[in-house]
This record gives sequence, structure tokens and C-alpha cells, in this order.
Amino acid sequence: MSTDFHAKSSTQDCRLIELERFGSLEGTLSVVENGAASPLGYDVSRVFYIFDTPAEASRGGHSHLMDYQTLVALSGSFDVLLDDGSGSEPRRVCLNRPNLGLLIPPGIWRTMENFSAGSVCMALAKNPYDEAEYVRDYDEFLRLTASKR
Ligand code: T46
Repeated sequence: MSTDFHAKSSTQDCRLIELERFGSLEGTLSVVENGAASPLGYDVSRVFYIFDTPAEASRGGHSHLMDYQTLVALSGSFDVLLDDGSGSEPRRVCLNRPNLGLLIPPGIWRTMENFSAGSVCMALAKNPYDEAEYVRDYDEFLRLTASKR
């Protein structure tokens, strides 16, 4: 599996995406679809969501060799810490709106923390689940990103 992204991707490649809102007196609807109309730039093959997260928990703590993911706080809020391995201070992004997505390309070490009560994190992933494309060891991540320092 290619490790190219770890040598290239930067926290500045992580993009905030405003999803269109269709509002009415009855509430608001946002949509993500595949194909030319996708706001993400990739087709989604997997959706997962994280809930019942205690406020003091830290989740994530890994990077991906291949997968692109867009995180959305469907309910409540949480922070995402983004580290590209360059040695710069990690970028912190607060997700707190259900129509705001954070697109994270491969090669970025992400950690989620500061979960509000009742928060729900939805992830729209480009690829099917494959544990072999996770980098879960930070020393291994530093080795893969050594060219950036
Ligand atoms: C990420 C952050 C934002 C599956 O069996 N299938 C899946 O599609 C996923 C995502 C996970 N799992 C299993 C693997 C573990 O045994 O669920 C368990 C928990 O996964 P993990 O420890 O990776 O959870 P997080 O919250 O640390 O990370 C997850 C995603 O795995 C990851 O890609 O970027 O959410």
C-alpha cells in the first residue's frame, strides 16, 4: 500500500466544507450525494458514526494510508486535532454544526477530543473499512512523514 500521502499532505489540505442547507419552518435538511454533485470531491462508500462519547475521552489517534474522510458533528460539538508530522503545532478545528464537514485526506494524524454531552460524529469515508490502511503507531507516523522535517 502506498505511503506517498504521508510524505506530501499538510494540515492545510484539510478543508472545511459548508453543506447546503434546505431550511423551512419544519426544520433543515442537508444532503451529500455521490458523483458530479458531491461537495466532497470523492464518492462515499462507507458511513459510520460515533456516539455516547464521554467528555474526557480522546478518540482517533491514527492516520490513514489511503482513506479520505469527512467528519460532521451531527449533534453537539467536538474538537479535531490535525497533525501532518511536519513538527508544526497541530491545527485544531471545532466542529459544532451539522452542515459543516471537515475533510481529512490520507497522511494526517487526527485526534478527537472535548466532546460535548450527546455529541454525534458522523464520518463519510471514501473507502471500505480496511484495518491494514491504518497507521496507529505514532513512531511509525513520524517515520512516514520524516521528509517534512
Ligand atoms: C477515524 C475516526 C474519526 C469497524 O469495524 N469498521 C469501521 O468502519 C470502523 C470505522 C471501525 N471499526 C471497528 C474497529 C475498532 O475495533 O470499530 C472499532 C473502533 O474503531 P477505532 O478505534 O478506529 O475508532 P476511532 O474513533 O479511534 O476512529 C474512527 C475511525 O476508525 C477512523 O477512521 O478517522 O473515527
